[in-house]
Amino acid sequence: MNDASSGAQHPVLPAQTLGRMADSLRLLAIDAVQQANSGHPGMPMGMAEIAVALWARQLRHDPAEPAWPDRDRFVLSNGHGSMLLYALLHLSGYALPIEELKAFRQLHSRTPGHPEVGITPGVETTTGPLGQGLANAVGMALAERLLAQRFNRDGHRIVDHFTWAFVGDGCLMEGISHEVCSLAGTLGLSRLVVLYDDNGISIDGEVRHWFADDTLKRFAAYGWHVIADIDGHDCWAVERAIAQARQWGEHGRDGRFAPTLIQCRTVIGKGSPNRSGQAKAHGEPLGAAEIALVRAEMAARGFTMEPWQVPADVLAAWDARPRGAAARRGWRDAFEAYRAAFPELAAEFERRSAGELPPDWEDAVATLLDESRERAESVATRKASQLALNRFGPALPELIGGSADLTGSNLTDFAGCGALRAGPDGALQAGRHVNFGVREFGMAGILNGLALHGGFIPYGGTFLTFSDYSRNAIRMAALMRQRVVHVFTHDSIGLGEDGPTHQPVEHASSLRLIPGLDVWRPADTVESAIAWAVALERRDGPSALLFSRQALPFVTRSEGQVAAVRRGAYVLRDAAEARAAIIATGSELALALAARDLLAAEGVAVRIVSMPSTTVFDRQDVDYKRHVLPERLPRIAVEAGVTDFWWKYRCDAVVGLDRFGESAPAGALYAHFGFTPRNVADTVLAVLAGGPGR
Ligand SMILES: Cc1ncc(C[n+]2csc(CCOP(=O)(O)OP(=O)(O)O)c2C)c(N)n1
Ligand SMILES: [Mg+2]
Repeated sequence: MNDASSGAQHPVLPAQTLGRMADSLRLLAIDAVQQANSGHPGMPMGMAEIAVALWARQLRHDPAEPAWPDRDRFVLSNGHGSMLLYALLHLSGYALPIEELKAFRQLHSRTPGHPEVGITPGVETTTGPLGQGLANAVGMALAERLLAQRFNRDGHRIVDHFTWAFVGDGCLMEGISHEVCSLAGTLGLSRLVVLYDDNGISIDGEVRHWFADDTLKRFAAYGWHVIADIDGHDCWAVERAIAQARQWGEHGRDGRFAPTLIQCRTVIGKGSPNRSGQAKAHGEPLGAAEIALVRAEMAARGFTMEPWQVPADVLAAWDARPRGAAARRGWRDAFEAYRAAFPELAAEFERRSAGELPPDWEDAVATLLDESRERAESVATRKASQLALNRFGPALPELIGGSADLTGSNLTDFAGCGALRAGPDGALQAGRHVNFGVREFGMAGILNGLALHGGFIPYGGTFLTFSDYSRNAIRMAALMRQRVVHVFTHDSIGLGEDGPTHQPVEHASSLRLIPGLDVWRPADTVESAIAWAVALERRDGPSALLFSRQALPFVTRSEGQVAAVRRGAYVLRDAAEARAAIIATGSELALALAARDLLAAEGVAVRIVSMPSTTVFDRQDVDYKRHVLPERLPRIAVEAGVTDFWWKYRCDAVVGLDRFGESAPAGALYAHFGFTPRNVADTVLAVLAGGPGR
């Protein structure tokens, strides 16, 4: 049989060995925290046996090849327990030598304070902001099911892995856990297994005073399978629970496919005579005296280990390389058989896993641009975004996205995309549009998980004003350099009657402050098409695309100007004797052009700079920047949002909005707040007359 799941057998280890393995984790963690004089010993001590049960015996992974496509994914959502993960990686045989553990939390080490993907081999996602790792895990589990459905064939299960997440009380208190676990239950993501470190403690003390929910009933209500009341310090008990979850994940439980929560009752700081069971164990070094007591207790059990000196028998028991290599070889062989039977599918799987765009990608972009210029439509840029999706969706099978219950407003669906739905037997009914429900933050965290898993370019949609709900997950995508696209429509007071609750004012500027996030606010169909294309081509970070609710006029451009859109800003209209430059973005570009006409009639020539992406423009070379914005020209920026951001371009005046909007039709609001050609023209004239800077 060609099934990749026929991996190597797990070794059967005696209880005493398991205990020694757990104690080695404890000591590496507390010694590293002590050496750093910073970190969190309580969670690694409390989850040590759970970690042994999963990592030494169940997790399908290969330390020598941390990125092979069909590995199990492991997410440490309670990322403050980073030393647990580093100890696991070191002991399992990943390229994380003991020196790195000694350098825990130090500059340029591979053992940063919280786990960071891309820095440490074997770390699948960056965690620390509680709850988001769980959201990433949901995204990974969704990716696995979708890829399995797309690529697996009878007798060829080349996508067949589990996603395991450790979570603590903090993750489950966070609202995002509700958002994503509710969706995971609804979609029946049965290969997601969450191990809950139920220790009754968080930083402020005993959680019963602020977290008294019945977590098991809560998850049962989401439709999850729940395994209750496991002794988290009993390796065998945890392993039996894991094996049960795996069984249900693969075959269903009484025909029902669902994710599984395993409640592991643990003691924080287990093994520390004076700290265990207390909040004090959570986040401060134990101190030399207490560590000596921990060692003494272990010695009484027959386990001794000097700092950083893992006994040879324990190292040997931990070594996951032989088992990992066998599993990966098994998969490789299965994949070669698959390639022989389905060469095109195999090539497509490899392309998607590598994150490469298809060979005809550039044609798709060129065709869309030709169409856009030919049609010269004056439509809302949210509609322009959908036109782009109509072209790129069919061209990119890896594109998957949706909206947080605003599909008809965000226009995130495309022709023929189909809706993703839970299927009858644990399979998903393949569709490429995800109804994320009213869950902006959860959606953004899931998008990150889809991107991290590989094989997908995910996008999401909501109103720009609700980007605040998603914000920390957007920031995490930027920190992790993941290709995720956020469609944010209704991007200014131009949305009109819904009023100031829905009218973003500070959002464009504040998103631009996130390092590594590209923000686009295109002005018409052509700029929208290019913004989408650049976001999809970008391999090292997320993009936010800001689109209007209201229709915007088509703008004519030369070939050269079309090409220059990719540079973030370009000279759209010019005059030899221009006396000022008006910089505009998105819906205010048309306003700037109208002001230019007024000024021209009054004998004042101006240059118009369209700046759909400040973030991309900021990366251009100095020559180009000086070419677009020469020193000699006074600058006036126009954007229907806060002015603060624009002063960095050394503007002489900014036409903006430093207050919240109002409820009224868009046209009335634009007039009311001075977004009129006359006001923009007058501002230019005032600057030329040496007037005030606003
Ligand atoms: C979003 C977010 N808020 C706050 C914190 C700070 N913080 C880190 S750990 C923690 C308590 C977590 O409690 P629990 O998950 O039960 O961890 P344990 O103490 O049991 O290890 C808090 C509040 C954080 N990392 N992320
Ligand atoms: Mg806790």
